[in-house]
Amino acid sequence: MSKLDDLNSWHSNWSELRAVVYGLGVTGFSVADTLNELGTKVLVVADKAEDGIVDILDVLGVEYLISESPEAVSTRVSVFSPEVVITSPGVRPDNGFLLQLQASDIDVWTDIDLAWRLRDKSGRASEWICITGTNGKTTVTQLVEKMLLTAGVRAVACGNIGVPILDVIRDPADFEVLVVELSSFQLHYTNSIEPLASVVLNLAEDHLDWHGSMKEYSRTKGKIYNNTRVCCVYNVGDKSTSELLNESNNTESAQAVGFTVNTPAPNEIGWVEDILVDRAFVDDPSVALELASLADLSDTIVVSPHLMANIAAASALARAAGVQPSEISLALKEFKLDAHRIELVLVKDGISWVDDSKATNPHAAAAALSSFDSVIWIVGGLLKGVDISDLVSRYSAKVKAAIVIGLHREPVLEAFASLSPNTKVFEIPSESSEIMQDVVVVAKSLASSGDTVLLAPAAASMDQFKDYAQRGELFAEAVKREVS
Ligand code: UMA
Repeated sequence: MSKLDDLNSWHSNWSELRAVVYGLGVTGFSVADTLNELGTKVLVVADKAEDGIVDILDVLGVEYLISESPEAVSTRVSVFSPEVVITSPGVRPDNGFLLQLQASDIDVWTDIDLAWRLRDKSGRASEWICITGTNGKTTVTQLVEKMLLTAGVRAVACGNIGVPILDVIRDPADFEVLVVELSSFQLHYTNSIEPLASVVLNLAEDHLDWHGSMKEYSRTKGKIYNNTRVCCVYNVGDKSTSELLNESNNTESAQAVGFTVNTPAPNEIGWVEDILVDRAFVDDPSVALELASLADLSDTIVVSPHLMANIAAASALARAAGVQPSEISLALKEFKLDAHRIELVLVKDGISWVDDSKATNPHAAAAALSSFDSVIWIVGGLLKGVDISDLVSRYSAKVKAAIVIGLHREPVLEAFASLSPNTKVFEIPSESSEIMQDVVVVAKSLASSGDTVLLAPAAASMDQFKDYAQRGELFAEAVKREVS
């Protein structure tokens, strides 16, 4: 047994370990801080880092090297001689430094692997419910957290949702269940977890520039099912998710449960009109147990097939953890969607202004486009290697005009020219200092009663904005300034 195999508990002796932490964003900092607390000898390496974080490392007395020079990093790391490297998820798999370490047989972990080993800090190991998919993972993560909390379970949402998992592990609240949102980046490097329940919500092209191919992206997402103990949840309407489940390792003892927006078959949770029905967690498969109803949802929520699928998936995961039907219905009554997810900003003169800035890929934008009839569509940004032409062609009939923003505009413009020639297309110049102001002024001149002006860019935001939240906020501010 290697030294790393012995380090499988918060209470193991971590003080004789030498670990390199690669990356110094929110993940890297949480890893360095945790290992430092455990007495591990730590070296943090990153291309870049914010001054504030580096200052805290100084206070903690943690060693670091912030450098873009591969030679400097390589020399320092070989002198340090680590036994394990814990990488941040944003580091690409073709990163030279990681490839070099892997070639010399040094284990590469993520914060997720480390958290799995440390999950018994209070003396009792937490259970994990793990969620991935191209779209909807944050909403499902929040729904499951809400359902568990309503059932009186000390649960917390963490991971890719923005809360580093090690912060949750170290929280004195002593959480019983971690609801972990996992990105494909995190799953790429993660190998050791054994969830109570897991799900791949759906699969569509995203992050292909990072993973290299759709095949590799799918395979990576499917890793979430490996070693699941109680329940693997898949999407009845997306065959690729059940295929990933069939290909997974060590899931024979877990119950396979499908979720659907249609009437559920045995072993599925789905919808009979507006009633959410469970045919999976029932003693008699001929019984259909009512869990909740669409009427439970707040009036401010736009009900779409996408949301109904998310609710069915979350209910399957919560039921696997023992949540009762009345608790699911109560949780839905109190649930609020996050900002920038098909959020109604304003209705004026019969024109709806909707912020779905969270639509950072074509699959997510499709969910928004399918919810409205006549659309002025604000589209574009960083395409991440994904082809947008299918989306343009599919929704051509309902897109009255398109307002194109962002860096990767050529493929968007070409898609409209060849696949939707009747759509009026307007470009906002990249060098504009007030992009959303310009967008709203153009949209206002085009829209008439019955139209929806929809920010659903189908692309990431970092070319022109800090993140999708800032993109949505600037849009909403401009709408309120120019329209209301
Ligand atoms: N770095 C390098 N070299 C590299 C890449 C990164 O040195 O080649 C270093 C730099 O110091 C940089 C730091 O790593 O400052 C950034 O690390 P990171 O990109 O892994 O980001 P974190 O701040 O650690 O945040 C990550 C997730 N970000 C990414 O995966 C890009 C956050 O998801 C997540 O909330 C957080 O961990 C906590 O788990 C964000 C995200 O955009 C929301 N995720 C993508 C998505 O949802 O589509 C995957």
